[in-house]
Amino acid sequence: MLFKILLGFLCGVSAAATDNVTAQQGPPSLLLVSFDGFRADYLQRFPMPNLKLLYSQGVLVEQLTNVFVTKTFPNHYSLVTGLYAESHGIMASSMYDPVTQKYFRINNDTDPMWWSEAQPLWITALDSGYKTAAMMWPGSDVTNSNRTATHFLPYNSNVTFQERVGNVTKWMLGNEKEEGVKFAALYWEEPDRSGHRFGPDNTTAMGKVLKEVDDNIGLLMSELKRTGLLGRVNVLITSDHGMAQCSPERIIRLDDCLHPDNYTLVDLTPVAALIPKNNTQAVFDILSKCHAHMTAYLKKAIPDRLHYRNNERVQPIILIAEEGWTIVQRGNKSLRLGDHGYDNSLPSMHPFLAATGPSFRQGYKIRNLQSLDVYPLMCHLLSVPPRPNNGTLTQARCLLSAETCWDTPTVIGLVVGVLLVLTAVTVLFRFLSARRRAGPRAFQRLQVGYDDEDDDPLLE
Ligand SMILES: *[C@@H]1O[C@H](CO)[C@@H](O)[C@H](O)[C@H]1NC(C)=O
Ligand SMILES: *[C@@H]1O[C@H](CO)[C@@H](O)[C@H](O)[C@H]1NC(C)=O
Ligand SMILES: *[C@@H]1O[C@H](CO)[C@@H](O)[C@H](O)[C@H]1NC(C)=O
Ligand SMILES: *[C@@H]1O[C@H](CO)[C@@H](O)[C@H](O)[C@H]1NC(C)=O
Ligand SMILES: *[C@@H]1O[C@H](CO)[C@@H](O)[C@H](O)[C@H]1NC(C)=O
Ligand SMILES: *[C@@H]1O[C@H](CO)[C@@H](O)[C@H](O)[C@H]1NC(C)=O
Ligand SMILES: *[C@@H]1O[C@H](CO)[C@@H](O)[C@H](O)[C@H]1NC(C)=O
Ligand SMILES: *[C@@H]1O[C@H](CO)[C@@H](O)[C@H](O)[C@H]1NC(C)=O
Ligand SMILES: *[C@@H]1O[C@H](CO)[C@@H](O)[C@H](O)[C@H]1NC(C)=O
Ligand SMILES: CC(=O)N[C@H]1CO[C@H](CO)[C@@H](O)[C@@H]1O
Ligand SMILES: [Zn+2]
Repeated sequence: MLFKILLGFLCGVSAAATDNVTAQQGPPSLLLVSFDGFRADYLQRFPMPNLKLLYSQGVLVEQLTNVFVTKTFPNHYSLVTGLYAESHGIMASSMYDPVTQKYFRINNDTDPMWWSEAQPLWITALDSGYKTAAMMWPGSDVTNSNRTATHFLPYNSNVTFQERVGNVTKWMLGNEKEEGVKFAALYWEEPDRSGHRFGPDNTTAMGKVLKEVDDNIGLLMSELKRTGLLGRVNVLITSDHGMAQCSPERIIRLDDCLHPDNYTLVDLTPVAALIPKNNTQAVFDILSKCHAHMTAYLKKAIPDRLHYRNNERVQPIILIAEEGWTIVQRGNKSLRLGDHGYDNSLPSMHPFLAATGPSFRQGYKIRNLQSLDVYPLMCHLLSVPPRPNNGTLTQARCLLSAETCWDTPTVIGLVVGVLLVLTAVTVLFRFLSARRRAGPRAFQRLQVGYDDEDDDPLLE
């Protein structure tokens, strides 16, 4: 075991020595790609040859622990800010701001006030003198401190993946008049759309859409190759959240518990947000007993671990459905077979992260990372000073070829190794000095002691 650890450690060091990133002019450009709703275990369930080729030449994080609520807008903003939803202000896909008395909807999202509690990387990187691009990423077309990315296009589902990639590579390459962008973010809406429609458990339907997603990854890589960017730029492929299987058998009807006159509904499922009209405590008491598969929280009692309390845009009462359950007001209408937004500790809500490029190790895999850590990682790759954020570089560092990675197994291995050597030296020393002083009888006694060392649990 020790030998393996030392070998791994030495290999890490030698990989770092052959790295040639520093020889380039400034840091390599970075392309961040999100395939919406790519649940982590799709990677085990479906073939995805192009994606597997990509991370076999790079790194894979099998599960990314994302932020609550596990919805598209909050998590896309967290990826480019490194902040919890409560700190960047994009709390959900439907919001109400009591200060300005405005409503936010997924198709009415361009008022800059919603996004101004944080600054996305495509703005921050401008201050380092870089050009940037945001292709249909949530918030792409919204000004932040009166600025936008150098290039951006607002969301339009009619634009194919191929067209989006074509524009992004053009922006990355630049031309005689304008230098290429250093950071680009690219968004694609599948497999989220099909996950909602068919449910993640429908292997036939999900197999089909994930083949399309994988073909798109192949298309992206061949476009990078054709334009000479492949191998020169760092590419991150990730997602915002996973998907849970829902069912018409798992519906929670609010009207069965409380007349809708008693509250204003801001958001419905799987995390409902509501503003009681008259008596907050009475409404809460009723809703907290409403359904065994739904938990009600007064704003002040929302668990710390969700980091979903310290913002005006969190309503006085939120209701969180259990995985796979759907909250409706009445009837059975508009039921989706797949949904997300649930507790971010659920593996079904987690996406993945794959990366390749000159700064990354090759064929390296880790189990888990916080999605908040992607932001400091990207800032590090671009040498852009990060804004205050909730992520850290400690774990993400392990993915980089130029870093000596002090991950937990290595540290344990080294500690055990040092203890082992010290023990051996001590025993040998005592053995030698005892033999010199007392002869063969002490030798026998010490041998027993030496054998006992093998039972040391540290050596397992
Ligand atoms: C490192 O990069 C420089 C410039 O890009 C190149 O000239 C050199 O051959 C590279 N060295 C290695 C060992 O790849
Ligand atoms: C869109 O949001 C703005 C506030 O940000 C609001 O004034 C406007 O009425 C909304 N439009 C629609 C169609 O909801
Ligand atoms: C943005 O620009 C407008 C005028 O174009 C100005 O009134 C406003 O103060 C600016 N806002 C910020 C945040 O710089
Ligand atoms: C997308 O295409 C449809 C049908 O061709 C059209 O009605 C719609 O306006 C288009 N949407 C956008 C944003 O261009
Ligand atoms: C995007 O690419 C298309 C060709 O695929 C081109 O017609 C269009 O002008 C490009 N848009 C931008 C903003 O570069
Ligand atoms: C799965 O989706 C397909 C459409 O691709 C549909 O025909 C089929 O009925 C679905 N199967 C289940 C079990 O829902
Ligand atoms: C709320 O209280 C007002 C008076 O304080 C009353 O007229 C109204 O009917 C109440 N609404 C509900 C839903 O209880
Ligand atoms: C809703 O579905 C349940 C079964 O899950 C059924 O008993 C009920 O009659 C349905 N209600 C309506 C209004 O369709
Ligand atoms: C997250 O980061 C922001 C900005 O630094 C900070 O204000 C906030 O307190 C942090 N949240 C937590 C839970 O540490
Ligand atoms: C708890 C509560 O406020 N209940 C009220 C809900 O709305 C109905 C109809 O408006 C009232 O009759 C309840 O008193
Ligand atoms: Zn979705």
